[in-house]
Amino acid sequence: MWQSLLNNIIEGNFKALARAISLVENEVEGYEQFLSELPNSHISIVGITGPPGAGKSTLVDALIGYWVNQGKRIAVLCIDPSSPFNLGALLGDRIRMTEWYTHPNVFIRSLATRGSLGGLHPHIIEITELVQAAPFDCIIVETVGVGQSEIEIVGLADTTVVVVVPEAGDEVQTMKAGLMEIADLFVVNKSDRPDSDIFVRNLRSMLSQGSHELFETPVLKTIASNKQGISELAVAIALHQQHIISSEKKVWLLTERVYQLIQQKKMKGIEKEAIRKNIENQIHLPGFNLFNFANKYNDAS
Ligand SMILES: Nc1nc2c(ncn2[C@@H]2O[C@H](COP(=O)(O)OP(=O)(O)OP(=O)(O)O)[C@@H](O)[C@H]2O)c(=O)[nH]1
Ligand SMILES: [Mg+2]
Repeated sequence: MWQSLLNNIIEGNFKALARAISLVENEVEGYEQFLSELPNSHISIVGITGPPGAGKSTLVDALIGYWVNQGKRIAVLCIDPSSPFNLGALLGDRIRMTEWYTHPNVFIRSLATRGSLGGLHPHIIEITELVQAAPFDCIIVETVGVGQSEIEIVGLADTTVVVVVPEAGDEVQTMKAGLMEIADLFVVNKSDRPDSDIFVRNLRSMLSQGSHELFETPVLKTIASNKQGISELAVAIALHQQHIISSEKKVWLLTERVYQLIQQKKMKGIEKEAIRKNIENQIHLPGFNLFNFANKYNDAS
């Protein structure tokens, strides 16, 4: 079964790809062996992240249109933190892009995080590798920038696009902590709003203060709902991807992914909530010792 599944994926069969993703999500027996047989692939992954409602999906929708017009094949993975269910389904109106569901060159899949708090998706690395086995030109991963997921996407995406909207000036300040470091590209979407130019200027000046890298983080303006600024964004993404081929980022990225895979395996079956309950039960025992307690988990793995 697995071998013919892989062959079909490589040939570009979307049904086979969708099925394989489900098998990996559900850790169906044999999936690890299957993953170990995936071919080496270097299709770029573009991460799109940013606060809820910034227009990420609208932007992805417009990008798909731009690339499809150039004859490209696109995969989109949307990570949905809000759904506690693993429906693997198209989750209501959070996902726009409806016009693309049936397009032969576009594959769209929504992945629920299954309550893995702050995380992207327990198998996102495996799933993106799997998608890379199919003949796409570009893979987009959309995540809502909440908590840790924006940090994790850095290890996942070759190019991380951070989407923000022009709001009150001080939002640039609060955003600074998390999003500044991870962005390869900033998009100020909803530039139809007043004061967007001031916002862009503030953002640029803030970035230039902290910048000591060769690749200065570009700030682009878009109005995704009118498909404005899309070709500029596609060009900026392509430029960044040329840049990283000649940099060490690829090696760094793979190191991050391997590190996460090792961590995931080592932490398998260890749940913080279970630890909390065990501590609650044992904390008043006279013999309670933090190190002995922790060692039980180390020994078990
Ligand atoms: N005025 C304006 N509205 C926009 C623009 N881009 C998107 N929107 C609207 O903003 C709302 C949210 O857009 P989405 O694309 O769903 O935003 P998102 O970031 O994907 O949202 P989540 O996935 O829920 O975090 C929608 O009503 C869009 O029509 C824009 O450039 N200008
Ligand atoms: Mg969205």
